[in-house]
Amino acid sequence: MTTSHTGTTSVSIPTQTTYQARVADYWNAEENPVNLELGQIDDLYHHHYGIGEADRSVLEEQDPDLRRERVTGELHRLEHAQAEYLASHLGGLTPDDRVFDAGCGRGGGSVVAHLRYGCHSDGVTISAKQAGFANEQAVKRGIDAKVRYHHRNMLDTGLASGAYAASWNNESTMYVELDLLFAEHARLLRRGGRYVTITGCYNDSYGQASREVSLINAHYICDIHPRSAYFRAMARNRLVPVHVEDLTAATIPYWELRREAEHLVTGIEDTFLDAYRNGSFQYLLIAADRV
Ligand code: GPP
Ligand code: MG
Repeated sequence: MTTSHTGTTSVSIPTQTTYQARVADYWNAEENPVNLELGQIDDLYHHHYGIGEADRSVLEEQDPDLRRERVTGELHRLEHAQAEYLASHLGGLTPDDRVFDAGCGRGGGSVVAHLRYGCHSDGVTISAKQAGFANEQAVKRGIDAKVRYHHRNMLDTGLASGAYAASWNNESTMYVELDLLFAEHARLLRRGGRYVTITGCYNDSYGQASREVSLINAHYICDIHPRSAYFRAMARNRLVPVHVEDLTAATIPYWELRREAEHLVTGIEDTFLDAYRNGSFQYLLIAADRV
């Protein structure tokens, strides 16, 4: 809680809404093997899904321990490919550039961007536990001078205006109001800076949110936006799309493999597949220029 002095009256302003506190509770408690066992492979902890063709031969492995290890490794490879794909759209960054990772989770995306471009990164998460974990990882890698994580609200980061060459949300936009989010990205990005999101959105052509989309919302305590909302909110906030790509077909092999990974499933796998296959849900990449 902070206190604001507006003229003669003092009003208490909650630093986060009750909803945001519940979302933080979820991520402070989250220890899904599908996130931790994958991350432990190379200390790159992702909180997003995968893209690309899956090597399903890992399922044929007869030795149970080896099968488990190979399936885990293959899912991690696909998630890592997704993170690299997002990073490849951030523009030609240099080691002097600074990037902003909105909803950074346990930190994998910022590490990927730093390893690729040598850039500085500020990651922001509403979960104190995730920020602490991510900072420990950065120290362990010896990159903590350039890669930093903050326990802050991505809508109101307090980071410096115009200081960032690129920014992104990797599957974190569904936790916030898009106008508030894009206003903060537009404030942080310099003119000509690049914003990228990979997100799950519901398909306006389907109508409204399907049963499956609603189940995904309930599972993660989020609120998946329609595809149209992204473009409206970007247009209102100085973000002009330069590349839009439907990654739905590219993410299906990840879910088909994940549903077979009995040591890792969380129970949401078939719902994702149904949502993608019935046309109500799309996995989208949007890259935009900050004008
Ligand atoms: C994956 O995180 C992403 C989210 C929780 C946001 C919802 C995304 C949509 C596209 C709707 P995670 O890696 O922590 O999830 P899981 O534990 O299921 O792997
Ligand atoms: Mg995951």
